[in-house]
Amino acid sequence: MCLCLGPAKSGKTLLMKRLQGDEKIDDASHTVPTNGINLFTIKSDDGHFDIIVREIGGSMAPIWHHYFDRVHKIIYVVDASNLCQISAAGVLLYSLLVEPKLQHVKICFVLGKMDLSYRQMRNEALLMLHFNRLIREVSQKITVIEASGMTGQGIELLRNWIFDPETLKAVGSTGNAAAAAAAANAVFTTKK
Ligand SMILES: Nc1nc2c(ncn2[C@@H]2O[C@H](COP(=O)(O)OP(=O)(O)OP(=O)(O)O)[C@@H](O)[C@H]2O)c(=O)[nH]1
Ligand SMILES: [Mg+2]
Repeated sequence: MCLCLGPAKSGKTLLMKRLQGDEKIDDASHTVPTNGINLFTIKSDDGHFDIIVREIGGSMAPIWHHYFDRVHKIIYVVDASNLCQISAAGVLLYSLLVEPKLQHVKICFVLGKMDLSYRQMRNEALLMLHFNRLIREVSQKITVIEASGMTGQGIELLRNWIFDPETLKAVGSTGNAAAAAAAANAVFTTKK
């Protein structure tokens, strides 16, 4: 199963909508806070496979741990344009990294809202999280992607991370969606 987590208002819903291919996302687009769970169906590049990503609202952080069973991938979104929330985002991230059930997950750390941020802020955000040290010391494999749900920056990188070569290889060699789903540890995958 793939989860999308991160502090409230960090941009998870807009990013997932963009990844899902929702049309007409512009400055006038708005989202409502996720007071629960959103499910997003994400298509692979060639449109042959779907994976369902489960977004859990930032306001639900105290109970995220109820959803950690059978999780193999986490997209963790922070707002790179808001350094005031980076420390809080870091505390939440650390609480995931030490969680016994999540020792073998793959994590995609998304520096979100990059349309409002700039390189120096992005660097500051990583420094504040002691990111270089963090990735050396934790058991999880962490990939960093800069993205924006508003402009679509980084969306294809994120899609490629979700449908990583391991997943696609399993699909190609078996031609079997169920086996692929197991290999991809996706919540649900179907062949079109
Ligand atoms: N400029 C800009 N604004 C964004 C971006 N992503 C989200 N927003 C705005 O930020 C606000 C919060 O976005 P959401 O996607 O709802 O945030 P969330 O992380 O899902 O929040 P919760 O569901 O409450 O945890 C909304 O007003 C969005 O329009 C982005 O990439 N760029
Ligand atoms: Mg949301």
